[in-house]
Amino acid sequence: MKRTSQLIVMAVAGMPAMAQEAARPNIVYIMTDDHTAQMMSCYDTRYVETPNLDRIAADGVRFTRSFVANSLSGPSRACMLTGKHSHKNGFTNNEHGIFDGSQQTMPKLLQRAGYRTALIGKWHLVSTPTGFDHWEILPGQGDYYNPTFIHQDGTRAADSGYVTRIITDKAIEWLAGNAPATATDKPFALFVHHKACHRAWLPALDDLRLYEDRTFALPPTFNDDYATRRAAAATEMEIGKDMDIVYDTKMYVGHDSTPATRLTRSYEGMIGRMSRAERQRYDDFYVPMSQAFYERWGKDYNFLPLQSESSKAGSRDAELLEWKYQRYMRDYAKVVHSLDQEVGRLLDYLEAAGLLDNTLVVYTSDQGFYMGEHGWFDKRFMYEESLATPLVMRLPRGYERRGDISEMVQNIDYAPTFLEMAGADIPADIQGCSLVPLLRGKAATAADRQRVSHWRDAIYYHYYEYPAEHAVRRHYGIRTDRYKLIHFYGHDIDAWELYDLEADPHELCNLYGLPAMAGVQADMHRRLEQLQIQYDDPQR
Ligand code: SGN
Ligand code: CA
Repeated sequence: MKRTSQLIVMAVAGMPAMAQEAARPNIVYIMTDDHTAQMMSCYDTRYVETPNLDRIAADGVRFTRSFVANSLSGPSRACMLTGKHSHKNGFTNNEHGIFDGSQQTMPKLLQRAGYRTALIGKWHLVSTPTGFDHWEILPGQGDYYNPTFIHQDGTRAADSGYVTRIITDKAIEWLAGNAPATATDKPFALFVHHKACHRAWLPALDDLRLYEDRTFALPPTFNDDYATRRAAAATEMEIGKDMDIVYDTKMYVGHDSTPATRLTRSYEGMIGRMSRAERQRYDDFYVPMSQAFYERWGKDYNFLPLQSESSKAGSRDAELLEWKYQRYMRDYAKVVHSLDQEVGRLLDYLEAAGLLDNTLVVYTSDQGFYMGEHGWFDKRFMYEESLATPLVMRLPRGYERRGDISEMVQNIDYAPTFLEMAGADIPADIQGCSLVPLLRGKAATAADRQRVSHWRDAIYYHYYEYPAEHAVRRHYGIRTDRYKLIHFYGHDIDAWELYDLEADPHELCNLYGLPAMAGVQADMHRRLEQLQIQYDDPQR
């Protein structure tokens, strides 16, 4: 806290009022990992409180139908950077992809337009970042405790502390040295990419005891039986059978007493990064709970996953399943709490430095996530929870729109939006649509209104990572206002699904092939093909 206050004083003191005059807005793009709208109180009040994130929406806009193009980290980041679908930017999946950093990207175009650019946090695109004047990234997924960062000169060093706080410190430090101080200084675009709240949801030590008195209501689809949906039935992302007792729910009683599975070893690696004192605080919280867990469930339960069939039926398994769900929700909620606080600290800094009025602040995630819906954790599917991603913005001067925006938007839209705001040309090969006409409010021109009246009426999605962890089959599809058509393909599957989102918002009833749906189905096929032609996806 002390360090930030010093930085604020330094920045404000050295900043003449002229700094406010810069015509082009600055951009602060905050992207978290796996933070889903269900766990953000301006979208959903059932589970957590996120007052700072809500503040962005309250002072600005909240997109109510915001989606990704491919619900996975690396691909989602590549879509954001290029404004193009995965088949065009080349980064289709985490497992085999290396982002081609020589291609056109939005940060490079911003640089060319006279912006100072910086990236701090999770990158996950394997190749070295390009288009950033400054960058400091986590290797791969990064760590929660005392995380290592890769620096621009190629060196690696661990910072002390909790990752969400450290990323925020680094962002503030960069702003203190690089934000425009005079009207002629360059505007900036700062990309703050958090590791939180990715699996395995390790909380800040100060937050360990938060949410422990909370019993979260089970979502209505928690006991989904996946009838009519083959791909859903075949996955490995069930809280019951696939969530690991040690790695995910942290029931660890020490190296000698815990079987050395691959996930236990990974868990030991993650918590092994803490200092002795930090580890003591961590163990003080989790070890007594772990001991009680094994006393309650017995050694024979051990560390084995629940069996999926019995997990839905037997009372012992049902109790254990619900216990896992509560642990998952509580730890995730703690990790979101620090995210909320740190975003608040960054907003406070921008305000104190006089930057807030001329800065576009974007808060989003690389995709949504399942918080027990369909019995799941993780993402990847084109079903609503993971197709959607939170998107709220605090708008710079001159953009008057406030409240909810219900047009369908996608993460390929961010690149053209930032370019248009920066006054740069939007290259013709960018596939997203600039959101600017949706943001002007009272200042909207006739041309803006024309663009809004022709807004897209469907989005396209394509997920590629299979065979892989969680076993979600490859699929592509279209979502319109009311319907969704998905094709699962390749390897061991060739299955279509059709949903009426109005009648069946939880997507439990696959209507594909029903005679009553023949007309809708044919229309959706036609529109899907049109989108595949429009976006030039060779897979069709
Ligand atoms: C890791 C996680 C997965 C997760 C992927 C992708 N396993 O592999 O659960 O689906 O990341 O996530 S873990 O055992 O390493 O935690 S993504 O957000 O980076 O795409
Ligand atoms: Ca992610």
